Amino acid sequence: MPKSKRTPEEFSIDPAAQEMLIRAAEIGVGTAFSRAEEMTPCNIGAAGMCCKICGMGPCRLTKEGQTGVCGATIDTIQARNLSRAIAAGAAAHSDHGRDMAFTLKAVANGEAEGYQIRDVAKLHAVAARYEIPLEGRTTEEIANELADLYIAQFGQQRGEILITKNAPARRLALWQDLKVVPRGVDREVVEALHRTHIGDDQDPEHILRHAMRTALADGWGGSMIATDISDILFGTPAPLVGRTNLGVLKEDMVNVVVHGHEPTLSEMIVAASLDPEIQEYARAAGAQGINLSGICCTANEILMRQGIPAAGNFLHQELAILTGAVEAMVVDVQCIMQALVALAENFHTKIITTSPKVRITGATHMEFDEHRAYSIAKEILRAAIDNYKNRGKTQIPNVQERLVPGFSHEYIRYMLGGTYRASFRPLNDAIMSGRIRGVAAIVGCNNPRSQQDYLHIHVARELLKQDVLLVETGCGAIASAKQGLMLGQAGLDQVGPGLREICETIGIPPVLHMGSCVDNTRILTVLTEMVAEGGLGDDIDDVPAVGIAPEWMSEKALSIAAYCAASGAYVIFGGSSPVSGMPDRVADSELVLKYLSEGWEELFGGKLEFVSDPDEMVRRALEHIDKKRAALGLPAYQAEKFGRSGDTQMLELEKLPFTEKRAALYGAVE
Ligand code: NFS
Repeated sequence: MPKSKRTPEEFSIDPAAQEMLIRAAEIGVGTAFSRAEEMTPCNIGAAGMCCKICGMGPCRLTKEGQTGVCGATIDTIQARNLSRAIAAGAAAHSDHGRDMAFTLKAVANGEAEGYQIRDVAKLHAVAARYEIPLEGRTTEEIANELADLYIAQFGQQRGEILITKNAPARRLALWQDLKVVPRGVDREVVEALHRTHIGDDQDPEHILRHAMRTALADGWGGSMIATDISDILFGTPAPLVGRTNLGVLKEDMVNVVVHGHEPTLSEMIVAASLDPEIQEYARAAGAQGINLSGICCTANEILMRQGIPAAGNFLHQELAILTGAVEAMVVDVQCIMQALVALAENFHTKIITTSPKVRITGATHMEFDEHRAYSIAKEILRAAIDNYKNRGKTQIPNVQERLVPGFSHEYIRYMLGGTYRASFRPLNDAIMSGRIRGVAAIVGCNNPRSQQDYLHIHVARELLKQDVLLVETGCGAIASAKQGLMLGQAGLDQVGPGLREICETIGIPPVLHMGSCVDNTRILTVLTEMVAEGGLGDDIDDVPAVGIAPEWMSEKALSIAAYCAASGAYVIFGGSSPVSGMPDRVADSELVLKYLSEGWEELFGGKLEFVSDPDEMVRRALEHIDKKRAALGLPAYQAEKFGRSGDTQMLELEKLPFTEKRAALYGAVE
């Protein structure tokens, strides 16, 4: 392996990652960090200027005015490539939602071993949204009807996906006007692939209009279904104390890391790990027990519901194996690097694939089936325990941080007003007064092309100083958690005065962990609730809010960007732009880039921009928030007006001698 030009500190800001990268170099094994360094991106493909959708190419449009063999222009090619990526991302999220719907159906029919409906209140709330009768019916009957309704959204051919009804009325009317309300989830994905086949849709704006419809089928379709059903089956998240980073792995226990996305598998592994028979089996193998942890969005799912520690985000998957302390990494779907298998060969770690959709050459396959879920989960754990005796030298970084995850939109509403006055009013009021300047969602992946977690954290810290409340999901949330930004008071000395007052009054961290990547739909729901509460306009594009994915890399992230923009949000992506064109021929290749920004803003009030400099991301985010504040007629943001609420004044007064304290409180006595 060639010697790396970048130091571990340049690869990641996380000390646990740095330690493991040193270990990787010592052992002489590669990781995504070193491979990214060796593999220079193709500058033609990265800019979206390569077309390989037919056998006459691939065509590389590197010269001014050049077209593909079929005559396709650079704009058509870029629009097609982006549309296909969005369709793949929407398909991934939505197929996850479909599996959740089938699991709900199986549970309702009593055919899913080990599962139950844990959150009947959420089942009722969701069913009521779609006018499913509740009176005099059993939980199973209601769940059955909801499962059928949700399953039908995927194959529906005509009409409108029912879930879009959850959007603000003005938004839905706009989508209807623009003819982008999805008819059925599968139909939009298929049509996106059809339109981008050789010789079909060749008007870039027309292609991208359909890309929006496809993305909406994700955000207000498949992903929202996934979130709703996960809550119904496993419980709606509420705050609890969790831990994160590689230090959560344990020397004296069987370490099982679950990695991927669908909580159906991981929740059952959590349950099986508590089974006395399995605990005993682990002790008989010489371990103190089983220590479960998660990677990627599966980590978020079981962290926010069960408090199971998160070993890390996307770029931590290989680093966990490098500790030598992982008996099994159990994966299902999405964000799983093929490199895990070759890396694991240097250790005793078993990579266990479980999804009928995902196999990796060289991995052990133990197929998961929700009808026998509990038994399979136990078999997987037994295989991990059997592997404990094969463990060699270990090195677990002594790095971990605590966090408070679990801010579902239901909990946010509750925390703002309590049981009897649950409401978004206090949040809206805080924004309207200027204590909170605006809201930013920082979401999405890690990308080894940048320094791991740096962009997430830099943008987060700068926005917090400016009194912007942060909501986070996915790998971005784990990045903030690793830095201690999600722990009650811990981050408050780093935030602006107004936001600090709000956090102290409610008792929340300044960065709210809202879940996994499919849970970005929770953010859509929060925005919708803020609109419904009043005072911040009648639609999502009126709210002073932005969405940022500083280290994006996946097609799912592009789908999220598109549905957020279609919902009215300003979305900023870091890293590179897949439609950037080449610097020396920008004039010839910027139509798509402009259309995603100005074109989408004109149509939807939301837009997508690619910005590589994190300070520029912050500047644009604040500019947008201030623009929206002004449009609503809200007072301009003034940091110095706040930060002197009763509590802080009292604390300062406590430090004064009695007479001065008296004078400060009641005026000087003559
Ligand atoms: Ni979402 Fe990015 Fe993957 Fe989750 Fe992480 S990489 S697009 S955040 S784990 S899906």
